[in-house]
Amino acid sequence: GEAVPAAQRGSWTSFVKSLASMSGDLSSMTAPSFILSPTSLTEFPAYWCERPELFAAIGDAQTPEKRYLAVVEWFISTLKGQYTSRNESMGSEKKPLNPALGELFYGTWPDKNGRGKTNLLVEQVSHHPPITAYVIENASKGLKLVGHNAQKTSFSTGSIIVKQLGHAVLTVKLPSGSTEEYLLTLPRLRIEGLWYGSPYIELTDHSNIVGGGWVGSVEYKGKGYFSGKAHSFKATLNPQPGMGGAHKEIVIEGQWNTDSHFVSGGSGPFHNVSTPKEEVHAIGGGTGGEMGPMETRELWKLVAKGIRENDFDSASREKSRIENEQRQLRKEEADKGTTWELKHFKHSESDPIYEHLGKLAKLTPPTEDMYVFQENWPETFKA
Ligand code: 0T9
Repeated sequence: GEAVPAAQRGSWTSFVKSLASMSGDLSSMTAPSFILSPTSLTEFPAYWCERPELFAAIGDAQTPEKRYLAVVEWFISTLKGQYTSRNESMGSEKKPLNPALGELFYGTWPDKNGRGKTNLLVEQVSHHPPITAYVIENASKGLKLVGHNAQKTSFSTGSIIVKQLGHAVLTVKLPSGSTEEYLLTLPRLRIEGLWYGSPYIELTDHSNIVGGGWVGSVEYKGKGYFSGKAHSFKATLNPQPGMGGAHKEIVIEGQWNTDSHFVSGGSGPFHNVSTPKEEVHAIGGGTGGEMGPMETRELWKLVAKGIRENDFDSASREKSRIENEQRQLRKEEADKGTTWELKHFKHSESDPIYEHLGKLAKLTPPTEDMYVFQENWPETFKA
């Protein structure tokens, strides 16, 4: 492996070999130090809103078709950040920190140019398996995105295959007072480049965007498939049966990490992510603030410092300390017969919106669980 530091070649080779025998959950595997990221997975939901003006545009759209296309444009425009930004900032995909149960991340994107203020709240709702729940709200535009994320991993022909579990629901409050819902499902990932020590993500399979009278599917392909280029997609968008009227199918093609264009049902360019993105402003970042020791940057402060400064002894010592404290807490709860109480979400075995909209796209499974946001935005967001 080219990108592997000489001193870690052996451990990298045995790590990659061990992936083949592992199944299900990769998060707790110990990986060689050069591949560690100082960022916890609880920060990842911020990728949904790094172009806050595209999110806000959904609330400004004047017709159902324009609104649906605004949802699709915003969704496609998040993919570059979600799946290529670690390669850009750190040279390759890296192993994120595995969040502790109850870990929190709060952030905002300020109001600017009439787009309104957007708030982000994330809570780690399960440690084993890791599940992250989040809400992103732009109240002035009537927009609220609630979702949760988990992964099921396997290994195939040298790549890690990541099936994403979970989904997101975007609720749009219209000026008339009525609400619309959009169901978003997530792509499958292939983590490639492992043998070379420079992992990167390619998207495969498809995901769905259903709601507002429309049913859409986004197909993902890498190099050598329908366009020959990496990070390709093709979105096929149709009016919901019985709601079509004069509408015809819309097809959009391009690369999700750069730009795309209409192929039918419209003309000209569609999305373009060449403009700079805007990182979230972390609330209380690194100081805990009102979140106390469970704030992600506070919790992982010394681990992250060790990783950034190549002091892996102290990084791993601090990581073990956190893990032991967490184990101790779980043990105390078990002894007392109590369980950890979530702060912002309640688990529910089914999701009526997923069931209803999923039927239109013939999704399997026909229902999924969900984490219901308790609408308890802390004071700090109200300023
Ligand atoms: C939701 C995203 C997700 C989380 C990450 C698979 C992965 C954990 C989950 C799916 C976000 O919306 C989008 C982006 C990246 C995904 C991560 C990439 C990754 O490698 C990790 C897994 C758990 C590993 O760390 C594998 C081992 C590592 C050595 C390969 C770099």
